[in-house]
This record gives sequence, structure tokens and C-alpha cells, in this order.
Amino acid sequence: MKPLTLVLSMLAFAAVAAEPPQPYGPVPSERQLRWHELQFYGFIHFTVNTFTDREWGLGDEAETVFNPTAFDADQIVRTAKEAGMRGLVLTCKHHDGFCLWPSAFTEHSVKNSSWRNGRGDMVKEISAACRRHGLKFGVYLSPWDRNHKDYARPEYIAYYRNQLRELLANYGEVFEMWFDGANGGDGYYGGAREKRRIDNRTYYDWDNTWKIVRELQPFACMFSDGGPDVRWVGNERGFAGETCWETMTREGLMPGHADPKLLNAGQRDGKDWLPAEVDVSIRPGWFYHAKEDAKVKTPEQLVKIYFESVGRGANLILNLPPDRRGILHENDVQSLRGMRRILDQTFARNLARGAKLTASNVRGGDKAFGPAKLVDGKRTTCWCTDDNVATPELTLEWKKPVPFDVAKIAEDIRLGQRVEEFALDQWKDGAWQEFAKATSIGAERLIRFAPVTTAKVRLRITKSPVCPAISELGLFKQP
Ligand code: FUL
Repeated sequence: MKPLTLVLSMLAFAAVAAEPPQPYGPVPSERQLRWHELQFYGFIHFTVNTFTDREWGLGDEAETVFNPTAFDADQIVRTAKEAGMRGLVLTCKHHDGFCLWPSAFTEHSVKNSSWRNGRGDMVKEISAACRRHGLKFGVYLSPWDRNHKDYARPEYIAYYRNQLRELLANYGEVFEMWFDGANGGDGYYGGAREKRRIDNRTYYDWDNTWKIVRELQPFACMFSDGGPDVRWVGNERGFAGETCWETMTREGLMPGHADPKLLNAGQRDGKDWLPAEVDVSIRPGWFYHAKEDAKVKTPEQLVKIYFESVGRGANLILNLPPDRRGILHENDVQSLRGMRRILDQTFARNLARGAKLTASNVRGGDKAFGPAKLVDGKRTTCWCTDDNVATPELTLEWKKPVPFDVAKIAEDIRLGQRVEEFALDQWKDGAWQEFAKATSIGAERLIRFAPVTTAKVRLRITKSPVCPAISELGLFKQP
């Protein structure tokens, strides 16, 4: 090609290349985008409670009670990985105040336990195993401390921050910092054995504590009842709202202050990108109790939780409590395997990939925003329409009828949460018939419905304030 022709053809190409639409409403930060990619990770609750058979330790437990007989970080992390988890958050210190690492600021830690003759560091072992197996590592450090003599006084805040620094500076990258909302009450408190109340709006001075996290781990998302990066979903039973917005207004929210209903649904007109995290345990309790060995959630229950958390635009943090050996119990391992098998079989084949896709509108007529982007497996490309087309349609056609009972749809969340309602129809007996509909999409929406067999499906975006930007579409058949 002659230089002039080359330039002209480049100009011609530039003329048809459409620009992406303007983002709508709040958008995720870089650290939130990284967090959204994880979708599913584990929680590890382990402390003296495992050995005293409690859920909330009083703070007066002797360090020597902590003595796992066969602790194996690799068994825990490998099991999590095989279950499809992309990270683990460890209770480095729960409400009882016992530290799983040899903190320089207290004697109440593994260094005075019999485990590894007091030379062990569980935070180090779990975080290192996470790195070995390619999982992210996260930290839970309970603000409430029933062991510390200064709890409820200003001195304790300095102690809490010192520990936060230890954990965030010495154990590599941290993807999430978990701030629990349970606060104050009776406890050991250095021997005082009394009830201590705090005003949780002022006592912790969260703004200054959060600064430490930003300084030491700029990409760690902070979780609490009110963010600042990730919000609690408002229950510990494993479900986000049927409508669950990624947005909510942060102002006035704080750890320990929550309206569970609001957190469960989010706010369509919320001023901040504040996605939900669904925390739930594989057993009734957060810590291991032998009496719950027969109460481990079944694979089917775990799959339901997955659909109602990840499938509603939230992330799922599933708790796996190590037993007194310091490994995950056989029953838990089995359930996780069963869950993984069902999910793998369900999502093995995306039927939308083999379909002919036709959109009622494509932004600027540009292939870069065409329907093929729905099945390219990339969250950063999308089918997008012209600015004035907010409720487009898309059809999928197969040569022969295909059976399916699960749909998956995702938005390009870098452009904000746009769609408010959508529906799916099948071509049956010479007419379109609706078989599924839903509201919020966000990072991901999964819907299960009675099996459909058809050669033609239609996606209708039925309500959206602006043109949609749909990044993924899938149809699947459960085993
Ligand atoms: C709650 C705590 O009180 C539970 O013990 C557990 O750690 C759960 C994840 O958060 O607020």
C-alpha cells in the first residue's frame, strides 16, 4: 500500500470506530475491580474457640489450650483452591484476643501456646501457602478484644493499630481487610471481668485506622457494615437480595451500624460503588465443633448459596473452620468437592457460543461493540448500543433446539451499573414466550429456571436509564 492510501484507509477506519458510552452513576475503583474478579473465596475461623468449643471466647483462655495436633496449611489452602476459591481471609485475631501470629504487642498469642513449641506463626504459614497455591490472602482482625486490659480506653486503639500494621506490613499482599461489627460487652479485660461499653460511632476513629490500610496495602478492599470498599450483605445465611445493587450511599455508614435490609438490596440511587459480600459458614457455627460434623451444608445447599450471592452481583466468602487437628474435616472437604462438581458440570458448556447472535442495535454499527463480545469470555468487552437505544433486543438462534436451565449475564461494570430490568423469551409454538426475568445485573447475574428446549431465545433489556453495556451472556444446562 502506498503511504497516502494507507493514511486514507486508516482515517476511514477511524471514522467508523465508535466511542464507548459515558459511565452511568458511580463506578468501581481499581481495587474494587480487582476484588470483583475474585467472586468466591474462603474464610478461616480458627482460634482458642476451636479447643474450648465456643463461638465467642471470653478472653481468659490460657494460651496453651491452642494446640492443633496436625496443622497443615497446604491441606487447607489446597482444599479451598479445589473448591474454586480465589483467596482466603484468616481470623488472625477473633473477639477473644488470641493472636495467631507472635505479635510484639501482647503475650496472648501463639508464642505462648504449645503449638510448634511457641515458635509457630499461623499467619505466616497460611499466607505463604496461599501464595504457593496462587490464592489471595486477606486479614480479619477483630476490633472487639475481650482479652485486652485497655479495651474501651484510648490506649487500646493504639494497640489495635499497631497490630494492624504488623499484619499488613509483614505478610505480603493483602486483598481484603475484614472489619467486624460485633462490639463491646462482657469479657476478661486483663482480669477486670466486667462489661465494657463503647460508642462505636466514635471510639474506633475509623477514618484514621483506614488510612493505615490505604498506606500499607493500597489495593486491599476494606469490608465492614458500611465499607468503605465493600459492604456486608446484611445476613449470615448466604444470600444477597433478589435485587441487589452494587451501589449505596456510604455517608453515615460504619462498622457496627447497619440496616440489614438496606445492605441486602443496596440502593439504586446510591452515591457510591459499594458492592456486597456474602459471608456464610459451611457449618452452623463459624468455629469447628465436633457436634456439628453431621450439619455440614450439602453440595446442593452450597450451590444455592453460590447462585444467590455470586449470581446476584455480590462476592461470596464461605467459611471453612479447621478442626482440632488444624485441617479441614473430611465432611467439609466432601461437600466442597460435591459443590465444585455441580458448578463445573453446570458451566462446562456455554450454549450461547454455538448460537447465531443478532442484535437490534449495535453502537455506531461498530463490530467492537457487537454481540460477538458477549461470548468472548472477556469482562472488559461488551455488546453496547447507541446512546438513544436503552431497551434493545438480542436473539440467539441454533440449528437444532438446545436444552438449558441456567442463564448468566454480566455488565461491563467499568461503565457503572446500567440495566434495571431484563427478560428472556423462548420461541415456542410460533410465538415468543417469556421464561425468565430479573432486575439488577452488575458484575454477574445467574438465574435458574425450569428446563427450556428451543432453537431461538430472545434477550430483552426492558428497563435502563441509558444504553446497556452487556459484557457476557451464557445459557447452560445443570447436571
Ligand atoms: C461476626 C462475629 O461475631 C462472628 O463470630 C464471625 O466472626 C462473623 C464472621 O462475624 O460478627
